[in-house]
Amino acid sequence: MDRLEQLGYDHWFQSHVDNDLGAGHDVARVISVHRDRCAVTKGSGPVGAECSGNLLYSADSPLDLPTTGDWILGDFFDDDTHAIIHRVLPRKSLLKRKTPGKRIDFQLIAANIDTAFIMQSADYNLNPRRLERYLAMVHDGGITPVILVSKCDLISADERHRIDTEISQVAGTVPLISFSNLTGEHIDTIEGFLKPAHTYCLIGSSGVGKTTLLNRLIGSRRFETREVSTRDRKGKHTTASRELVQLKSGAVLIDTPGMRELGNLAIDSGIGETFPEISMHAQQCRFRDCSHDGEAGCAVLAAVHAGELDENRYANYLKLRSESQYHSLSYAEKRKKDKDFGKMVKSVLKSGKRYR
Ligand SMILES: Nc1nc2c(ncn2[C@@H]2O[C@H](COP(=O)(O)OP(=O)(O)OP(=O)(O)O)[C@@H](O)[C@H]2O)c(=O)[nH]1
Ligand SMILES: [Mg+2]
Ligand SMILES: [Zn+2]
Repeated sequence: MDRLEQLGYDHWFQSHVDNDLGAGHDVARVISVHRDRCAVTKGSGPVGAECSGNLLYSADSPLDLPTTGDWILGDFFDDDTHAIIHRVLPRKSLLKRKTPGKRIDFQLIAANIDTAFIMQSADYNLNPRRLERYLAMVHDGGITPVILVSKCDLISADERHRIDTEISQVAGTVPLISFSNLTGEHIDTIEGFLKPAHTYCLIGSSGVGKTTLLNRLIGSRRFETREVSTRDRKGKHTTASRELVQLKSGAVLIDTPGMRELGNLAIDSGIGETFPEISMHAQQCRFRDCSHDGEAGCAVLAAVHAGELDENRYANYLKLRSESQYHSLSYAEKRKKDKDFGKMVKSVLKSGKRYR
């Protein structure tokens, strides 16, 4: 394997370079992004990089700009100490979340992730409803989820059994590992999931122990962690940005800052995968576009009434779905507005060029 392949580069990405007019540039992977400055790597150390003016101007939305984990085409200068990014290669998967109150209200978390470790801590942070949201977001991004429950050293065996049962109901077939960064219990089970040249990310609320786990896997305290303040029981967002690191085993890991709020999800396909038992019954509904909330011939409702489908799961399904529908609607409108605005800016820029 060459250095890029060790970082996860493969034929799929390669095919998009061959077909591309921009071939002739170097390929590299984005390690981190700080506003408009990035760090990228070709497999040997980080290189500071910026987007080309053309890339910035032609971007209609944050989707078109590099995020951590992206593969890019760029030009490297001065013995690879500095680079200009010309293109972001198509993504195999993308993790994004809605951020309320911004003009374009979503944020890219990371790209080209194979497996996402969704982490909750066994003490105060455990929340099956929130877990469902994370699962939907991960499924929607085309990523395989694994659920981690941290800080198991803080709870009794009984409590742990209760938690495992509760979370298993939400997890379904998704692997679930309860572990402790403190005692090291089941860290080896987590390591068992890590494959060379595969990309993993750690997501979950602030303070659950994502960076502590990363440091454990690296085998040193390379990244900063911090006590969770006991008064408000909320972490203080110790990790400020996303950063891609490669472990000795060859696995690529992206740590992310804790998300205080998953907030409003822009998800659709992910919901079905998060509630597979509902999707299964839905295939028997009389109408293909059945809304499962009172229509004639609805197999989902019939299953709820017959006691074959858990009522709470059904209620959560409806709740998550209506939330998603509402927000994707307003998102679509906002996106359209942003597009029109982008077009206007572009045409103004173009006309400026023409008359210069
Ligand atoms: N008891 C116990 N404490 C842990 C465990 N894992 C992490 N901690 C502690 O939890 C606190 C927060 O850990 P971090 O690793 O900084 O949490 P984080 O998820 O990276 O938080 P953000 O970077 O803010 O998103 C630290 O004080 C850790 O020592 C664990 O398994 N058991
Ligand atoms: Mg952290
Ligand atoms: Zn139905």
